[in-house]
Amino acid sequence: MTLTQGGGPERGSVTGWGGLRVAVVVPTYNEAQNLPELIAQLDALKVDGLGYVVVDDGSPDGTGDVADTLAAARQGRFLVIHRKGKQGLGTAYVAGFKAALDAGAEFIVEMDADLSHPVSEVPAMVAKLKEADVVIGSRYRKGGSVDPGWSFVRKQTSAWGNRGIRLIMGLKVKDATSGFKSFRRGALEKIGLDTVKIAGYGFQAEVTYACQKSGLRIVEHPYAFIDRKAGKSKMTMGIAFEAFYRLTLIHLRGR
Ligand SMILES: Nc1nc2c(ncn2[C@@H]2O[C@H](COP(=O)(O)OP(=O)(O)OP(=O)(O)O)[C@@H](O)[C@H]2O)c(=O)[nH]1
Ligand SMILES: [Mg+2]
Repeated sequence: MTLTQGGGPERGSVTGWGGLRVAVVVPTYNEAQNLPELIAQLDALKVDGLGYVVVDDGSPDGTGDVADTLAAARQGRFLVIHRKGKQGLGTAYVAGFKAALDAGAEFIVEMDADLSHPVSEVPAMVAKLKEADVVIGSRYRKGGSVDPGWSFVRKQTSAWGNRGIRLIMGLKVKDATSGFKSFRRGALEKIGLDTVKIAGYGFQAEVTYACQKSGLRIVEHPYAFIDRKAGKSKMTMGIAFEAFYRLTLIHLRGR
């Protein structure tokens, strides 16, 4: 199914998915080299009632077409949302989460397209939703790790950025900026997706904060982060600055 947002004609429908239980939501911008491998690995898990929502922002490398081809081979369990132009991963996740909820998903998994989040952890992260509302994939819990190839500077930047955000926002989880999460549908309904403000990477901590503020049961699941092998990171100084400044404001205003 294909849905075009942002002025274009709407094609397809997000309702009527047969027995959708787990929706994996993936935002993409120039991930044509990674998306087919990610979907192949997820298919191989053979999870009952697994479906996909890919949100592509008109990637110049043709990721949108790649996603449409993958969807055509998985009719009724693969939705592609095409948006016009790069609008930030936060807004892409919000659009994807809403579509997954509309489609009736019971559990929602968020993960990057770049294979940094190991697919093998997905079944455990869904299973843990039996006792939790939200499961956060954690690089900083015992048993978790960052890519062993990271330089000293990159490790320190990530660790201190994470510590800084935890401190500013009073977050209890160890990995405040994780982009690998699973939710019960009720958790996403409770935090209120329309209240999410941050367009870029800061979205990750904003959602974690919203979950904590909403009194949801949060569990951290350790995992080993792997650096992307193909494509380029979309992280910029502007996105990092937006994260710190907006997260501080959100905390000061109490959301
Ligand atoms: N739809 C959409 N997806 C985006 C946008 N920016 C990033 N993404 C996707 O969001 C995911 C995370 O982006 P990355 O560039 O890997 O950022 P990151 O994981 O924070 O940074 P690295 O660790 O350097 O890879 C990937 O699947 C991207 O393709 C955007 O503006 N729109
Ligand atoms: Mg990445």
